[in-house]
Parts: sequence; structure tokens; C-alpha cells
Amino acid sequence: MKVYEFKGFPNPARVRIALAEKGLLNRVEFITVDVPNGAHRQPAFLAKNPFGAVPVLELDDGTTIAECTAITEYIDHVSGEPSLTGRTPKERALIHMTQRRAEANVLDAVATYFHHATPGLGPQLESYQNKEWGEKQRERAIQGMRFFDGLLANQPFVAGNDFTMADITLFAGLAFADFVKIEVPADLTRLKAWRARVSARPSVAAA
Ligand SMILES: N[C@@H](CCC(=O)N[C@@H](CS)C(=O)NCC(=O)O)C(=O)O
Repeated sequence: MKVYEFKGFPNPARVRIALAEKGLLNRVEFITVDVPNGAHRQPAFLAKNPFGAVPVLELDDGTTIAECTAITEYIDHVSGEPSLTGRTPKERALIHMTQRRAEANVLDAVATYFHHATPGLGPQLESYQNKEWGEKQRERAIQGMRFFDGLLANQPFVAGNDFTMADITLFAGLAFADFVKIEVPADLTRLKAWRARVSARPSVAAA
């Protein structure tokens, strides 16, 4: 398997964490796509992901899989423990619901702030920016953080008792928030405690 990525970027980090959780890091060849210099918008990479984004997983038969959730589904079913996407219909539904909420309300909101209300990837790559929309998404990200802080009042991880793909997405969202200087509000103590617990996982340290 190959993973096309740019190390340190938030979405590639999601896949690295999932691979590490499953003990599969050594089965993957990582290939750097020079995103800051626009390599992801060149034909060679667009042939792998027409939407021009990393990460992309390439299987040995040449199949390419983009979108972290889809990649995580694949990884999760290549090897057994721990399950990141759930085993029962109910677990799977709750994990996917929570993952999507973390993605839309934290990670993607922060990304939109980055691309629209900051210099983002620079003038060559940020051909359209809407500062007002970006600022709005910053507010959305903070509301999202607040939502997850509330959720953690009753459970150790965001989708229940176990660490899952939903925690990975939220963690990547908060890391991106740090990078763009969106602070987690001081009163969100449960979210901060959850983050400290997740940071201590070897898979997260390795990413
Ligand atoms: N929904 C996608 C998001 C992928 C994504 O936005 N990746 C960023 C890097 S963290 C990227 O490639 N950005 C390129 C750009 O914005 O031009 C996923 O889950 O993989």
C-alpha cells in the first residue's frame, strides 16, 4: 500500500494515526506530495484524486481511495484490533455520526477559516478567498468544540467508551486549530482533558 500525503498536515495525520492504531505503519510506503508548491493540482496527482487533496491510499492493485473516512474504513478492515469504525450496526452508526459532526463542525470549519480568513496556502493556491465566510467558520469551530466538551461529560471518548475514528477527526481538528491560532476556550475543561488523554496514545505521538 502507498499513502500520498504531506506529513504534518491535518488530514494526512488522521490516516497516520489510524495506521498506527492498527499496527500497519510498516506496511505502507509514504509518498510526499508537495502540496505547498501545488503538486496536488498537477495532472499526475489529479489522476489519483480528481479533487486534488491528500491523503490518498493506493492499493497494490492500483485502486486509489481518497477521503480519510474511506481510507480509515479500509485500514480498519485490513487488520483486527482495535476497531476504529465499530463492529455492530449501532456502534458503526454512532461512530459515523460523531465523526461527521467533528469533521463538519471542527476540522472542516477550521480548514475553511484557514483558506479564507488567513493567507492559507499562499496567493498562488488561494485563488478565491471570502474573509467573512472564513470568520464565520471560525465561530462554527468554537461552537463545535463546545458541543464536544458537552458530549464528554458522560463518556471518555466522543463516540462512547472506545477510541474511534471520530476521536481521530476531532483531534486533527484541534491540532489544525492550534496551527491557525483558534484557541480552545478555557472553560472547555472536558475537551482539554480528553485531548491530553488522546495525545498520550502512542499512535498520536507517532503521527
Ligand atoms: N475531506 C478530505 C479532506 C482532504 C484535505 O482537505 N486535505 C488537505 C491537506 S490537510 C489538502 O490536500 N488541501 C489541498 C488544498 O486545499 O489545496 C479528506 O477527508 O481526506
